[in-house]
Amino acid sequence: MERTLAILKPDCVAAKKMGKVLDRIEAAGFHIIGMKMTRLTPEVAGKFYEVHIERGFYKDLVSFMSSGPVVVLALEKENAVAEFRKLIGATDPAEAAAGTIRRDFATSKQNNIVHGSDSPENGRHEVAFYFSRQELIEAR
Ligand code: 3AN
Repeated sequence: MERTLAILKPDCVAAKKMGKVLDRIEAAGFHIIGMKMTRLTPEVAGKFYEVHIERGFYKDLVSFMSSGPVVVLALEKENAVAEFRKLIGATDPAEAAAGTIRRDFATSKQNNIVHGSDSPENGRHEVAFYFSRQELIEAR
């Protein structure tokens, strides 16, 4: 079983789409092995998106991600990373395939509703970034 990290971003929580997005995630067969609602500080959001530090959108991204509560999810499934990225669609909702979460709920490249890890290695790292071992449930 592979792990991936998902974040229901501040736009998702503010628009009250948490239930709809969680429904899609569960219907697609992901096991939720960790879940918490929290508000990221700019420091934590900045560290999490550190790979993008040189990008023009970094500052706005950090301020958006720390602008309100988020829901952080640790997910397990076979091929979880690729399967989850297929479920959410492309970064830009205008380019995301029909039926994907971003196509249906996101409003812009930045405010794109949900985060998904981009490799199995990052999936493991990102889950460990937000969750201690005691906070994770064993999937069955
Ligand atoms: P993804 O989340 O699809 O893997 P990344 O990792 O390239 O996309 O980017 C991380 C986050 O940065 C995205 N989820 C989005 O919120 C934001 N982002 C990416 N590209 C842009 C952009 N061109 N303009 C504004 N925000 C962006």
